[in-house]
Amino acid sequence: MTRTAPLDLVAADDLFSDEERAIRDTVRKFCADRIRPHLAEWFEKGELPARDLAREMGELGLLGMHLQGYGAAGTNAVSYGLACHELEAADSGLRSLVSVQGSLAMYAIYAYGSEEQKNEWLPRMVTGEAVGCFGLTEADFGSNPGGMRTNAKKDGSDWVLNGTKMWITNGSIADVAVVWARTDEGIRGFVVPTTVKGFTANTVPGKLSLRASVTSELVLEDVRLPADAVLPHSKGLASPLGCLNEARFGIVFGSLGAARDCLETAIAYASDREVFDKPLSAYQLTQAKLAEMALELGKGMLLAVRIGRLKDAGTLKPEQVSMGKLNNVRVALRIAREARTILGANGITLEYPVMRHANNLESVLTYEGTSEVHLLVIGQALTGVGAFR
Ligand code: TGC
Ligand code: FAD
Repeated sequence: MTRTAPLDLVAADDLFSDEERAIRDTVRKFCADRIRPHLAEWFEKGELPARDLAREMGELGLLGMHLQGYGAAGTNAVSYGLACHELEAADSGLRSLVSVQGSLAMYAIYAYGSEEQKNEWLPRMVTGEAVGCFGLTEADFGSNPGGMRTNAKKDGSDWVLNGTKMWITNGSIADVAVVWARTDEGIRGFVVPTTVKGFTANTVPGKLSLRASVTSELVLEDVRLPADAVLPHSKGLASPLGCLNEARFGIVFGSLGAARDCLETAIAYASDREVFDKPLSAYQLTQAKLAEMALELGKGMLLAVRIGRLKDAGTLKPEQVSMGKLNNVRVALRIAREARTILGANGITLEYPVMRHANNLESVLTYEGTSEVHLLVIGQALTGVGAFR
């Protein structure tokens, strides 16, 4: 009996242009050749050759790929989404590296920076020569970044920054940190070269999730910066939240890449594995699991494509990004856990990717706005009433 292509029952492929498919296939090949052979080792050791990979991904045009100018590839949003999908099919940590570089650090400079700041940093960040990080969260202020304690005070024409940021992706390997701090004029963004006196980054130890990703604490002790270190067009919490819309968009597509990899693995495993004298795939209970997974993956892809087309049309609203992030990460995590059951004991090892994906997706569920935050964003859009506090 012929098997229907399990990963695209909704024929989402037909919704992409030739160029979008070509970009997707290029990233898929890069992951197959360069990333996948090493992932289990990187995850086990908790190490990622992030700077080398940034250079290689820069050469491929993946860093800040949907931005215009400064050497960026200038693709549409859907192409960026498909690149995230392929990277996260390998590992969420790879997608994180690209998200933080392009959608958070570069986007902050691109959207709120001066022409001088853009010219200084963006071309080097496009190539991966310079790596960026984005410091918004603090240990006591994750979902509620508006409560941040990190502050920037004027001293003559200089700025002096003090505070500690926590859970910052790429923090210990970054050349530049975009740091959000409280000022007399409200929250503003600062471009902080990581070699500046008073700046230190400490890698967070003991993670059980996103082990193939660098996560750090940033400490700023009397960091003195020139007047032009502030992002001149940043104004209030809306500025960092504007960057989050970009990174959350990548996760809408990305998380389903991890889910696809889990479904693919579960189908292959169930076809080979014999239990009670016949293949696991021939049991109704297994088929029900696989069918539910394919159904949710397909629906999630349709949602992602719709959100991508709205973004390319310039009409995408934050609550629509929240719907996509909430649904697709939730679905991906369920698929990863269900795939793990199909693999039995083998599912808990690094020989297969499913538990690695499931563990990674726990972080993805939390960062870039927890599920609860996204439910509240949607609730606010429906009712007009904010229920965050
Ligand atoms: P609130 O009073 O609602 O809003 C403050 C100002 O911001 C505006 N705004 C937005 N602007 C652009 N995009 C959005 N999505 C926006 N949401 C709100 C709003 O209009 C207002 O503007 P203005 O001009 O009136 O001042 O703010 P709030 O303090 O009540 O908080 C709202 C809440 C909870 C939704 C928000 O703070 C939130 O999203 N919390 C979650 C924080 C979060 O997602 N952090 C992520 C950190 S970065 C990260 O995790 C990277 S992970 C690595 C990777 O991506 O791989
Ligand atoms: P909390 O805000 O303390 O939330 C704890 C629980 O309370 C959650 O379930 C939450 O949904 C719930 N909760 C919070 N508020 C409400 C409410 N109003 N109503 C009901 N429930 C609520 N941040 C950065 O700035 N830059 C980065 O590069 C970055 N990278 C990260 C990488 C990793 C691996 C991880 C795990 C996190 C990263 N983060 C980063 C931080 C991330 O954005 C925060 O962890 C996230 O926003 C949640 O904050 P928190 O962990 O403090 O949880």
